[in-house]
Amino acid sequence: MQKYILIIGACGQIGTELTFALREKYGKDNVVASDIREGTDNLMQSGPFEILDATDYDALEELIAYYEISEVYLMAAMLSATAEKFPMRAWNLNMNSLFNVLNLGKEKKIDKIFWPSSIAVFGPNTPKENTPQNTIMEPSTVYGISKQSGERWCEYYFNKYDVDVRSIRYPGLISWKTMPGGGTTDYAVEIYHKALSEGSYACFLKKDTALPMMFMDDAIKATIQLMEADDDAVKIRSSYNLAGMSFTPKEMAESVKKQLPSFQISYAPDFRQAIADSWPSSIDDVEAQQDWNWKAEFNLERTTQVMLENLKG
Ligand code: AKB
Repeated sequence: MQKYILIIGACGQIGTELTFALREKYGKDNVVASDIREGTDNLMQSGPFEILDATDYDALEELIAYYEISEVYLMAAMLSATAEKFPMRAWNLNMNSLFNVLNLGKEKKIDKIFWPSSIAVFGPNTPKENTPQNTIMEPSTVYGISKQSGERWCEYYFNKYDVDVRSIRYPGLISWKTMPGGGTTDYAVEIYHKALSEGSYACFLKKDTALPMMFMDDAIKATIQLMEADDDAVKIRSSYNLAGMSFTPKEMAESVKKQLPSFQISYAPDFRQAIADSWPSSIDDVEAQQDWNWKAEFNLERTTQVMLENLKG
């Protein structure tokens, strides 16, 4: 049977690439993109698009009925750095949008949901290296608290109402098609843009702050793999740890320098340093490997090569 997919937050960093990938796989007219505002020309011309406020339940319900949607990818969220500035707005967006799709799942108006969690669910008391799936989770950021609560609710709706919801704790994501916005890991994308446009970059994190990261192609592959996994293979209904690579700003700068020898980096840590300090530096994703055969392909060298090649144009 033909399935129709809705992506909410399709114009963001993950949403854009997910929309292209799902349209390629399932056909452009079977994947409806939506966001609070229009996206790039490429995205807008690639298939059906609707303006949608993810916190508006009635509008969402109407759209789902109109397009006979069975699967929803909820990618709209306020990320860590912006959420610290607007705590209540972040909480409202991140939680109400999630409740909207979970409740549509409970009402059996949709069959399957993808919802992104984050390494931000961990906090300063979590073991930092190779952070396991199940460990101390005391997030100290607004964004982390919303993701941690979201994970609890996902698991609750699965257990209590049989809602097929699947989730990944994304690390920082590196991509060239769309800029990230409002995150603490955004430096790992900005650095490439500035290296090419100005030959230098002032990093807002300290040089030795290691964080878990992933190239976008790996993140998209993982997302689709998890959504296509058999029901009984998906044993974790809160959210899966997912690892790609782990590096510091200094190591990233060195990898840029290999391709652009005159590149210069300086460090001017701001409020985002405290957020980064509360997160793990590397992740253990053995459950994703075992349950649905996850394996990352991109390391830092390959990421730098692909990023610079594509951004050079
Ligand atoms: C952020 O930095 O807020 C995000 C994340 C790690 O979830 N990229």
